[in-house]
Amino acid sequence: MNLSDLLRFNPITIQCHDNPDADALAAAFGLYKYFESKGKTVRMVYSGRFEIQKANLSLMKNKLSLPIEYISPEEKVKIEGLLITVDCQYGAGNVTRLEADYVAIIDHHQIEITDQPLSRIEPRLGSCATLVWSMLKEENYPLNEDMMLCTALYYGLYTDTNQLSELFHPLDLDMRDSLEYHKALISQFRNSNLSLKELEIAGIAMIRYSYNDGYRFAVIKSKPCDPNILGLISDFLLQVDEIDVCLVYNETHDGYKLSVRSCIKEVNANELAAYLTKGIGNGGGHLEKAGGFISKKLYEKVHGATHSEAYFNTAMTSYFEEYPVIYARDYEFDSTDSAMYVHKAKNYGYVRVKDLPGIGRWSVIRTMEGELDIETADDLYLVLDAQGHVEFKTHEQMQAYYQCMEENFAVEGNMSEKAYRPLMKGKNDGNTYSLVDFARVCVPKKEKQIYVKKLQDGIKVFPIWDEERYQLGMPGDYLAAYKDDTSHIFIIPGELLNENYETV
Ligand SMILES: [Mn+2]
Repeated sequence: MNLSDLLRFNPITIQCHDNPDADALAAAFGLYKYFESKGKTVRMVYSGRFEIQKANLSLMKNKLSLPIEYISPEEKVKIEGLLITVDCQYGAGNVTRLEADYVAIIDHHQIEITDQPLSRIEPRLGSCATLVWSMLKEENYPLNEDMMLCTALYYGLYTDTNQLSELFHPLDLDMRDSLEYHKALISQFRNSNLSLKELEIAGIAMIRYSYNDGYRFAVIKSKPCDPNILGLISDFLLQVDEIDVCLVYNETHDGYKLSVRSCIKEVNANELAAYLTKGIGNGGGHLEKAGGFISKKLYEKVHGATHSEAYFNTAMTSYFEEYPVIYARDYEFDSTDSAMYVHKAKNYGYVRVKDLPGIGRWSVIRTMEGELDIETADDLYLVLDAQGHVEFKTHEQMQAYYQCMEENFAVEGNMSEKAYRPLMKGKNDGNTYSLVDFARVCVPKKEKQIYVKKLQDGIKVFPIWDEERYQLGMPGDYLAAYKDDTSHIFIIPGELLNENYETV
């Protein structure tokens, strides 16, 4: 569903969830502006038992002149024309049901409501503001001409991703980088975010931790509070000497919101968040900071009446137990029971980082899996596949394992349509490069034979060429090593084995 599909309706009412947060207000404001520019009669409303009270939200409402109206649940209103619920789903528990002629949904939470044909729900996005931003861009709406709207959208993302520390979807990052907003207003909102009540909640939460001294992790369940408090507590916990990894969560009306931190290279916070929420929600972020959400409905389906404390403590322990760590440098690869494979003759794209003009020494690479800070050594090469994954190689490895050509790596024919096109950004000059613009074709050498073994259990491999970042192997993935150099160990994801390799 696109915004232009909704232009056949008039009037249009946009409803935030009850107790609206900054993200709901921002997303609603974006829609309001769009429909207003199309000459519609628009309203922006919310309902529920409480009117907006939090200091930062009142400030946001006043400073950005949000035309939001409160509808008391006692008023039995009937909405004429179209009702769009934003940052929530019509019929779900966190939004008062208003009778309406037609209904549409624009949201980024787990899909709860499936019977509304007019809906756009994208659970992987960090904020509903991002979704509205991308829908406005699809319609070529002149976003950057409206600083107030941009400020609202930025603040929506800011508050929904723990001050931008837990965001991971590339669209969230793209929006963060492209919006022009009032910095002074954002800092004013930011400094009125918590109430004294919430300060107390944070304090109480911190004295009730559970701690695992074998794996050096802590788990805290907080009372219901602003989700930013979870990030605040977890950032604080990580500074404790005995704590390497932590999880802080609370219960919401429809599930659990969580914040994960790690300060050791053997645990990536984004992956742990994905592990804890797998099949029952969504999680991700950065190597050190991540967040996630678990849907109560799915949780109950899978874990029944298990208390959340028990679930999280057990799941944290299992994560450590299920993924032992190996360092390729001092690991003996045992080729017994392994099969022999070679690369298929397929096109990959390669970029010699030195060829990016003015990239500088420190840069950030952005892929579907998130963002990574890297030091751009002179002989660093990046190899891209059809799905937009990126692997790091040295000059020596490129020569040993690939045949490098001069031909450009054209997106068409080489990359799948849906793949996110990875970006690289210089930290000094701030320039952004789309890697495919600089990529040339390389083809893996067919004569290089590879031992391949199916993994029965999970494993983390620190490959010989990167001792800072591990590759994760899950049961069903493959552990592989080159025959001519068995210290060259790596993981092949289960679904890519037959796609990229063939037996000898
Ligand atoms: Mn939201």
